[in-house]
Amino acid sequence: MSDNCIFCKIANGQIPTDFVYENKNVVVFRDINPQAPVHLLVVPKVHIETLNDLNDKELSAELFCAIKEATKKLGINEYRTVINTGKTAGQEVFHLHIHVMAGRDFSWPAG
Ligand code: DGP
Repeated sequence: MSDNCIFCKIANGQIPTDFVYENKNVVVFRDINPQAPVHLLVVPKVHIETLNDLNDKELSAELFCAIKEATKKLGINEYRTVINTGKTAGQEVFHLHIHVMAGRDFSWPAG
């Protein structure tokens, strides 16, 4: 837990948040600034700054499983996943999270 980290506070219940999905190590909640009709954030409870700092293989697998659980729960089977890693990639919150977006068409290549 990192004192000034908003996602630590959400993931550990200090800021009341509706979770789409939760297990022992991962939470999934809706992005405050949605870029699609459905925009979820898949977040480990433990503070990990970026994907570069993720060294736990079990937790890595749990994050992927949480994507599946949350999308299944919402009845979604087409979606885009994004992990912004570092400032130049667009990362603003330095607590690892996977964006899961659905409900509209997405273009590729991404800008
Ligand atoms: P990124 O740029 O990849 O670090 O994405 C951070 C996302 O986090 C951004 O889409 C907005 C979202 N966000 C920031 N603060 C909060 C918050 O307090 N609550 C929720 N639900 N989402 C937040």
